[in-house]
This record gives sequence, structure tokens and C-alpha cells, in this order.
Amino acid sequence: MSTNKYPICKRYEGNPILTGKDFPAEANIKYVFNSGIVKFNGIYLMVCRVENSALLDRFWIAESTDGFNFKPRPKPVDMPHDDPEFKKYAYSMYYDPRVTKIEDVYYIVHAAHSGHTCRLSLVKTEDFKKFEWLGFISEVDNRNGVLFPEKIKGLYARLDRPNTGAGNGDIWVSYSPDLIFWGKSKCVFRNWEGIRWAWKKVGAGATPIKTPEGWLNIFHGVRTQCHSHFVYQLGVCLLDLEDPSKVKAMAEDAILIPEEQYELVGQTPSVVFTCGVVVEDNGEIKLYYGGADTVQCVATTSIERLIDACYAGKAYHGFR
Ligand code: BMA
Repeated sequence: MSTNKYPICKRYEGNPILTGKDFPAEANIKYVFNSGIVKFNGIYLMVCRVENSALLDRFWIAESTDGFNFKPRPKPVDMPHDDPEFKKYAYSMYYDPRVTKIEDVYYIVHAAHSGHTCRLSLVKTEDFKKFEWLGFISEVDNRNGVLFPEKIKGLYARLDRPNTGAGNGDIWVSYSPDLIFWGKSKCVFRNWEGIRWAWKKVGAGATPIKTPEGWLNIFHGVRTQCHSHFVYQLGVCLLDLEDPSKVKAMAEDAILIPEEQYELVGQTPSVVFTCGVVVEDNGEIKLYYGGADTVQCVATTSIERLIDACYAGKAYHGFR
């Protein structure tokens, strides 16, 4: 029996915080969801995933001074689509941006179509005005990539989610000397290994949060209902600081479950999906998430609450 304090995450009463209607009418944006986020010079910058009526996915930055009320910039991000590789394959669809600041540079890892299946792609910016495409950084059939905010044992590190056949997928960690070439890959946990509610697949979500107890990893877990309908929920675990392939503790319960109308009904029913958080100086966390692949939402929680949730699951998981 879990001893978690409820609710672990509290939905913002003004949800959804962004919908397609908040963007300039001529852009015909229908959906905004699964956006990345960062605090830049005191301003919350959301790297929104938007989709228009032709189902083209774009990134579009929205700004906020309080983390709840966002105003989109007049135009979408000018992605570096002159690159022949990017233009040939990814330009028609790139999505799920996760932003990580490493030594004053902001890196966006995102999923991109590649002419085969989806793979990871990397973009960098220092000012959120000019963006540079650094290349595809994984083999095909990989998504949900997110960089750690600092090197681990001298190497850049990332979590990702290669598909492992039959649409299943587990969370892996990999390392790189230069952010382009990746190796030393190791499985962190498998979809069936961690939690009852995610037997189909798991995937890294927000940028890992460094705490004295370990890296807090907020991830999504997927199960199927009636063999067909996917349900996406959010969970949390603590990874070892020096070796993030080791799970130290994991919450037994999902920390966010699709329950509200804007999470249950939309393009894809029953989905809450995160690509980013902002951690405030007092340990409070704003957890940004997409509702039903349709609207952008936010919930609040805290480092303390998430760590409590992880340790409350410890008895259940029997972690060493
Ligand atoms: C995943 C990703 C997400 C999406 C989710 C639910 O595979 O494509 O962008 O939110 O499916 O449809």
C-alpha cells in the first residue's frame, strides 16, 4: 500500500494553457502539445509542438513571465531546413522537443522522420532566435531522447527509447564525447519491469532533474486497453547519479493519469505526455504536458513530493 501524499501533481485550474486558437489565425494551428520548456533570462520559453490542418508539425516559441500564461511569438521557429538530410526526410514531421541547457548552450533533442522510421535529431541555440541543426543522432526507430544537463563521468549522457519489436519499448541510457556519436548504451528499465500500469512501453519525458538522492526521471508509461486503445500516463523514478542505468527507486503509482476531459478526449484519447519541467529555486516544479495530443497543460509538484513518491514505491519494487 502506497504512502504517497496526494495529489502528487496538482493540475493548474486554468488548463489547458495553450490551444491551437492561441496562435495567429493564418497559421491554422489545430493542436499544441508535448512542448519543451526552459527558463531563459527569467522568462519561461516554451518550445511548442504545433500541428496545422495539413498535419505539418512545427516548433513555435511561446513566452510567459509566470509559467502559466503564455503568448506565442508571431512566427514559428525557423528550423534549419536547408540541410539536405533534414529537408529530405524530417521537414515533413519533427516533434516532441526536449530542451536541455548544458554550459550556456540550449540543446533540443526531438523525434524526426527519417525516410525510414522515426529517429532522434539534435538542434542547438544560444538565444532562441537562431537555431542550428547538428544532425540525426540515433539509428532509426528511436524517440523520446533527452539529454542530461551535465556530463556524467566526462561524457554527455542521454536517455532514449529504442523500439524493441512489436511496438514495445524500454528506456535506455547512452553516452557521447561530442553529442553526435553515441555508445556505451545500457537498458535502464523495461516496460514490464517497473510498474503495473505501463506494460506496453515506457519512454523518458522531461529533462532529468539532479537531486542529492539521484536523477529524478519523469517518464511516460503506456498500456493497452482492450488490445487496441493506448493509455499514456506519467511516472517517476530516481536514477543513480553516477550510473543512471541503475534505478534506485520508483513510484508505484502513476503521478498523472488522464482524467480530465482535455486529457481523455482529443486527437488521441487518454494521453498525458511530458517533454519538460521547470524547477523553481524553492524546489517547486512546473510539469508541462500535452493533453490527448491536442492541448498544452501544466501541473505543479515538487522535488520533495516526487522523491517521496519514488521511495513510497520502494517496498513494492523491492529496489536494493
Ligand atoms: C507517442 C509520441 C507522442 C504522442 C504519443 C500518443 O508515440 O508520438 O508524441 O503524444 O505517442 O499519441
